[in-house]
Amino acid sequence: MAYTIAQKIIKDHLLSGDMTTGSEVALRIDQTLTQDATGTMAYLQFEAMGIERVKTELSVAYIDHNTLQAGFENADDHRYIQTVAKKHGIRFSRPGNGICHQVHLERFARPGGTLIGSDSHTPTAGGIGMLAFGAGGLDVAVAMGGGAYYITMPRMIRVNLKGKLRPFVSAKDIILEVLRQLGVKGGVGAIVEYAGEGVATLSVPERATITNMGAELGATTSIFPSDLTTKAFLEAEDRGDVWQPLASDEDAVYDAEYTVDLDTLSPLVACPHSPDNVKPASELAGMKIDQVCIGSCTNSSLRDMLTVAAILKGKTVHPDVSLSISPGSKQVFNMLAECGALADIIAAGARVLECACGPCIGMGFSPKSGGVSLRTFNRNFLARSGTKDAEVYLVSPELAAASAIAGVLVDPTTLGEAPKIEMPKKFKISDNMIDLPADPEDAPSLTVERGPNIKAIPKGTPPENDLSARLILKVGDNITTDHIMPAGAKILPYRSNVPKLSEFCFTVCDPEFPERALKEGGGIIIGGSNYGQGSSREHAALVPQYLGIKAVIAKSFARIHVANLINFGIIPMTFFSEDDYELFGEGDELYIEGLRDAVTSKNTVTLINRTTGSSAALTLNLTARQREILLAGGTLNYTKANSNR
Ligand code: MIC
Ligand code: SF4
Repeated sequence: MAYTIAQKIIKDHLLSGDMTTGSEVALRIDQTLTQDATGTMAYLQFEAMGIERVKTELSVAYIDHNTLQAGFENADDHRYIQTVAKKHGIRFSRPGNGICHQVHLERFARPGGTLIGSDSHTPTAGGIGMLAFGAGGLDVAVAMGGGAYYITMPRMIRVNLKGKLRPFVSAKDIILEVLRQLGVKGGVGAIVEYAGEGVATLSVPERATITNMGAELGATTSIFPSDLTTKAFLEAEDRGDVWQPLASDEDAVYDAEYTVDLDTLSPLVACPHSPDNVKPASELAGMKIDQVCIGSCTNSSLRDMLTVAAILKGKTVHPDVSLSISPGSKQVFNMLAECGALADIIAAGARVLECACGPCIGMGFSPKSGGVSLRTFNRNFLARSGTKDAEVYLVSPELAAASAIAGVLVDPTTLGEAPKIEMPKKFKISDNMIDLPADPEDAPSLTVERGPNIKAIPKGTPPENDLSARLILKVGDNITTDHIMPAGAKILPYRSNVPKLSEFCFTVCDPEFPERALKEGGGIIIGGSNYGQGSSREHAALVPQYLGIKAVIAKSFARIHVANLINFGIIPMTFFSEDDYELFGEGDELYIEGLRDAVTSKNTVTLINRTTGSSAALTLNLTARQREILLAGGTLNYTKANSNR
C-alpha cells in the first residue's frame, strides 16, 4: 500500500481507529507546545487532571503573546506558567526568547514526529516535516498527560510547486496563491502536502511560512517532505541527529491536486478582511499606506529579516508611514545584531519591537482610524488589529519593506535587482532563555504561584433532555474566533479570568450580546458556514459556556472550534438543509425535544421555532467518544469520571 507523508506519520502514531477518510483516529503525541494566551487555561486543566509529570517526549511553554504587561495580570500569568512548568516537567521559554512557532522550528521540531499546540499556527512545524496540529488547551493538557489526540482522518491534498521563484517573489506569495485557489474553507477536513521540483528551492523557514498559513485554509495541517535542505537546516541548528528523510510514496493517492507555477508567480496581497481575498500587487500598486508591520510567526525568520534589512539599507521610512519590525526569536535578533543588519533597520527609522506576537494579536500598533496597514502576518480579520475601521493587507516581507520606504504599496518586482541574501552555515545557538524543569524528586516540594487574576475554570453541566431557549444571536458565514472572543491589548490580560472576559464576547458583532446573554441566562447561537474559523482559543467556547450557551447550530464548523465546543459541553449541530438557516430570526423562542437522547444515540433532531411555527432538521455529527463528553458536560468532567472508574 502506498502512503502520503502524513499517512506515514499517522500510521506510526496510530493508537486506535482506522485510517479511512472521515473516521476518527487517535494519535500518540510526541511533543506539545503552549503559548501564554492559551497556556494558563491549558495548565489549569492539566493540574485539574492530577498528573504529576508530563508523559510526552517534550513539552514546551512559551511566553510570546501577552508581553505588554500594562498591569499585573500578564506578569502573574507568566509566573504561574513558569512555576507550573518547572513542577510538572515542561520546558519554559522565557519572555524575550521568541514566538513559539519560530523557536520550536529552530530548537525542537523534528521530521516524522507529532506535535500539538494550543495555537492554530502549530502546523508551522510542518515546514520541517513534522505532523503538527493546532488544538484547544484542554486537548493539549490531555496529550501532556499521555492521552491520545483525536482527529477525523483527513482527505489528502497535494500542491505541486513547479519551477523556482523569481527575485522579489516570496514564499508568502506561494501561500497567498494557494489561498486564492482554495479559499478559507478549501482545506477543511484535509492535510495539504507540498511536492514537486519547487520544494528543493525553498529553505525550511520559507516552507514554514507556507505551512503556517495552511491554518488560514482551514486545513487540519500542512506538511513538506524532509530532504537535504531539512538536514542542512537541522545541522545549522546543531540538531542534525534528529533528521530523517521523509517523502510520499510514488503511487500515493491524493484526493485533490493543485499546482503553483513558481516561475510565473507574481507578488500578491490579501485584502481586507479575509486572507483569501487575494489580488495581484500590481493592481494595488500606488495605494497610499499609513503603517507597515513586519514579523509574526509567518514571516520573522532570519532570511526574512535579512531581506528586509537589505531593502531598507541606506533608506528612510516614508514620513507618513510607521514601520514596526519584530524578529521571530532571540536567535534571529541576535544574528541580525551581530551581522550589522539590525543597524540598517534602525538607521532607516523602523520601530524595533521585542521578539513576540506584538501587533499581530493587537498588542499595540493599532492603526489610525480608517488607516491602511500592510502586514506580513497571517490574519486580517475585522478588528483584529484593534482598529475596527482599519484596512489590513497581508503581504510578503519584500513588499512590506519596499512600501514602507515609498509610502505607497509597491510591487517589489518593479524594483530592479534583488539583494543577495547570504545565509550562515551555522545559526547562533543558545538555549539560555529556556528554563529546564525540576528533577522529578524535587518537583513535589515546589509551589505553583497563582496571581489574583487567575480564576477557577467554570464547570460544565450535562445537557437537559428538552431544551427551550431563545435564539440569542444569529451570525453569518466565516465567523472567526476573533469575532466570538476578541483578543488585543485590552482583552488578552483576562484570558485566565473568564467572568471578566465574558464582557467582550461577540462584541465585534453585537456590543449588547454579553449583557443580553447574562440577562436571558444564555440561549442558542445560529451561525453560517465555517463557524469558528481562525484561532484555537478555547475561550471562544469556554466563555459562551459561562454565558449559558447550550448549543450552536451552524451550516458548518471549523475543526478546532468544534472540538473546543464539545470539550466545554456546548452541543454543535448543523442544518440538514442549509436553506433552513433562513427560518430563524434573532429573539425567536426555540425548542428541541429529546436533545439529550439525541446526543446519546441519534444523528438527527428537530429544531422547532415556537415564535413562527416553522421547524428544521438538525444533524449531530458526533463520534461515540464525543457523545460521552457532551453527556458528561465537557471533557474535564468526562476525564474525571473516567479516571475514578
Ligand atoms: C492567533 O493568531 O489568533 C492566536 C492569538 O495566536 C491564537 C491563539 C490565541 O487566541 O491565544 C491562535 O492562532 O490559535
Ligand atoms: Fe502570535 Fe500572530 Fe502567530 Fe498567532 S498568528 S501565534 S498572534 S504571531
